[in-house]
Amino acid sequence: MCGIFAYLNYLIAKDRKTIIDTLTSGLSRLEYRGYDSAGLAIDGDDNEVLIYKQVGKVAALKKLVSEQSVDFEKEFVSHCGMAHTRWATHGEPSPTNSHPHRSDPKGEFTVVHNGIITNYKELKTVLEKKGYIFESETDTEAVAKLAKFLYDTQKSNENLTFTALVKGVIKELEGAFALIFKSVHFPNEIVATRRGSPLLVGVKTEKKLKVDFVDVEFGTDSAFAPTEEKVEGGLLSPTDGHPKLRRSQSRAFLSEDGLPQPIEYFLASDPSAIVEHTKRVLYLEDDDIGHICDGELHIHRLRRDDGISAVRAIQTLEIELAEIMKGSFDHFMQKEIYEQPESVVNTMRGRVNFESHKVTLGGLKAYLATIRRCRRIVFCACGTSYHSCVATRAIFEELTEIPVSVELASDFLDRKTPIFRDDVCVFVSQSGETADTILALRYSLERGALCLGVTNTVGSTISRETHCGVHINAGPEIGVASTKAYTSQFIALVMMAIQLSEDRSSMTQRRNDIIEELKKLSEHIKQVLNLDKELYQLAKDVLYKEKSLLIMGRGFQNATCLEGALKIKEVSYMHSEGILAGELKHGPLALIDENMPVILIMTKDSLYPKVQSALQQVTARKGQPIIICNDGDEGISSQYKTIRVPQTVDCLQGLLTIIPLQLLSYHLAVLHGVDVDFPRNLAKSVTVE
Ligand code: UD2
Ligand code: GLU
Ligand code: MG
Repeated sequence: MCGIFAYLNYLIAKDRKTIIDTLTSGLSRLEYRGYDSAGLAIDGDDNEVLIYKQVGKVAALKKLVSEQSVDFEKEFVSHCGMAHTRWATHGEPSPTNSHPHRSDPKGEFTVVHNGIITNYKELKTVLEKKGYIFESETDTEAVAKLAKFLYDTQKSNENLTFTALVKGVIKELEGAFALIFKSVHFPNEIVATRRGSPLLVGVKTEKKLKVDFVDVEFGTDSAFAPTEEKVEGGLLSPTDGHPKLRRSQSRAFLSEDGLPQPIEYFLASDPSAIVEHTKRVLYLEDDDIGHICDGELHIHRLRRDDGISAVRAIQTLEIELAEIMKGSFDHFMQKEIYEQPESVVNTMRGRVNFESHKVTLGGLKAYLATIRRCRRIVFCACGTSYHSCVATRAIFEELTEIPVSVELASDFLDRKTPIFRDDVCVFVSQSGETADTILALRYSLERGALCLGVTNTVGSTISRETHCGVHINAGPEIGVASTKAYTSQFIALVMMAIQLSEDRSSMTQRRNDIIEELKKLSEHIKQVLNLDKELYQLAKDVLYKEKSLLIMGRGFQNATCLEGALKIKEVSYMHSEGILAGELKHGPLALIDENMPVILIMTKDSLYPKVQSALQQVTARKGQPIIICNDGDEGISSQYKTIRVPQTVDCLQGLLTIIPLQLLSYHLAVLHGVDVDFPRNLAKSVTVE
């Protein structure tokens, strides 16, 4: 989820200090992606690996490394080093849980990983039975151990290549990953592979490369059959200081005279860490296995018949460093809005089984019976997290038949809310450090309630102090205005409700319907993001000059109204209010005239007729609302501007209706010249009461 950086120099002498500096400055470039700890691996003096890991900033890792008693001046003609910034998903941030992970105390195989391996428990169990001793709580460590296990079973196979070995490893992996492998058995080689997480390779040479593409090599299906690239003679042993030539595919990396040339490779999660070294980059596709050996880059795939192009272009990055820092985005908020098709999948990864229609939240398993027996559930949170509770309360009650109340943490304490032993309290906070929420948690713990956390930060106070809970695994969120955390919290709470209700057979159909729609969610979000241009125009032409904006809806859309209005307030400094449409005639209707901007959320659910009547009430007062409605809803008169989102099951519709409002608030903020990621007077993690 965070950052990977690796550096390989071939036939270019570099001292250890330079190598370390290259690795740590690579990590610094990735810092903007957010992380909780960092680490790196380099060669020792004697066919061994040195691994350094530290919690906190890259600077702390740098300091740790500089304090080691190693020979920093030692030169390596060829060398490969790897580094990592981590956002914990499995095991809290700690030096041991930081990457790189190793296969054994000698570090025969070293691995850095971004993403989540969902079947690591099974792998771990098997490997433990075979005598492997795990040091960390991460999913990643199983990958390193598996590499050694496969290597040991194939030791006698002289033709075993690093690529073939990694093919064997990734065949066993489920989940999402970008992985880099290094091994004392394959010195100065790197294998890099990805599935779902980004990874690219930068190439730097003195002379121009001969061609600007690399052919993909397709292996046999048996990972351990001697693979083609290896059979042309003992390639691991260089002759005359120059390794023998390999397949024609990699001629790109030879100099004009056909000899291996000095070359450097930079591998990273995104171009920002590469562009200062070289602008020549090659993006790996999902399931590509990149192997750098003897200065050449080879791209392998397991099978030929998967319809993916058989060449990878070496492209020239045109963009300058500052432009790349946030990817192609101008602000973190925008980047995070656009990450939602992936972050929602990460929240569900390994938890929702779309075939068996089953949800398994590992963190709640042991407590399900207790939770089901409780008298009521109390959701407690602040700000956006509070809105995720409002958004899911109804489906929670419907599926579990347990009464749910939703509390603002600050008010909960002010009121000295009665809390009892048979209550279940759920504390929702992106950072897990929200002061008011923590105080409410401690208050509830004292009164003997079962306390659950829903947070994005492994190892945070709320995660530690609650009895159990769910990490939403949305990846780091840096923009002060929360966006992807909202959708992920929303999903986490829905998953919780589904799991709690699994013993209620009358709800089976409802659960299945929701799970089917969760499956389509990522695609649906992509469709909504396609409205961006239109939303920008709307912000610019219509809403920008306004002083105020009312957002109305009801039922499942009430939370969207509240959250949309909060987004607009916090980043564009424009007044905005979320109004429950049912309340209109009890006051807010007085605000409506031809000048008052209104957004009305009118999606196809059971309350549609009631929202229609709200629309009439507004129109009768000459209001001209912009309507957020479903694709294909023909019932809406063309006199209204509409924002159309795909239709989904009622209780998930709010995940799609919030996105146009996130985008609108973003554009309004930019148009108003607000520092979007750091709006005035607000902090990302509110650690004061
Ligand atoms: C967890 C573990 C993972 C592995 C996996 C097995 C972590 C972070 N995750 O992933 O290492 O063992 O299970 O399938 O180590 N929790 C709280 N409060 C919160 C959030 C979580 O107490 O606010 C607890 C939760 O009850 C569980 C642990 O923290 O015991 C991890 O929660 P999770 O949501 O990461 O669980 P899971 O199953 O995805
Ligand atoms: N799942 C891995 C871990 O928790 C990798 C996290 C990351 O992508 O940084 O260690
Ligand atoms: Mg806990």
